[in-house]
Amino acid sequence: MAEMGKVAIIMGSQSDWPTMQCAAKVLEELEVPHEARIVSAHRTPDRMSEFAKSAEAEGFKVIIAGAGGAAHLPGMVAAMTHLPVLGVPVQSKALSGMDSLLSIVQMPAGVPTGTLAIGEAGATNAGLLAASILGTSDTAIADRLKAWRAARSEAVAETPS
Ligand code: RP5
Repeated sequence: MAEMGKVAIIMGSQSDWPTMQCAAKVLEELEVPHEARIVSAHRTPDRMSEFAKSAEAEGFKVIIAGAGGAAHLPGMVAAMTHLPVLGVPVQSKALSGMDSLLSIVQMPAGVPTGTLAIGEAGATNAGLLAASILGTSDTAIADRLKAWRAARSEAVAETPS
């Protein structure tokens, strides 16, 4: 059997992990193989370049990239791989993540970089979106994602308590 596609969760700093672990959590719930790494565009540019260029050969199918402030990481990685890159703007202290969002979202035409919401919601949704992408060619993942979504729907009460 062919090895299942993996999701890479990369982030610019250890300080991004509390946010980005929301992506890891949902991927664990969906039993989607994933790996998390710290890859900084400005502190470890060589590591970033090596990661982006070898990600496909390593078996990754989707990359989730989170960064805060001047958040170059998702766009720079997208420039060096053909894999889908889902950017998560991490909430910054100075500007509450508006800087992160605008650094990621407004890519010039030609180098698509998906952009999720600021913070934990964005990281969770990046995990779900990665599973959804993998689910187009993996029915087991698609079935688990459908069940996960159905459980969330069922958990919504009809009346407030
Ligand atoms: C970015 O700078 C990281 O993605 C992080 O969100 C932000 C702050 O990093 P630290 O100073 O906490 O390491 O590169």
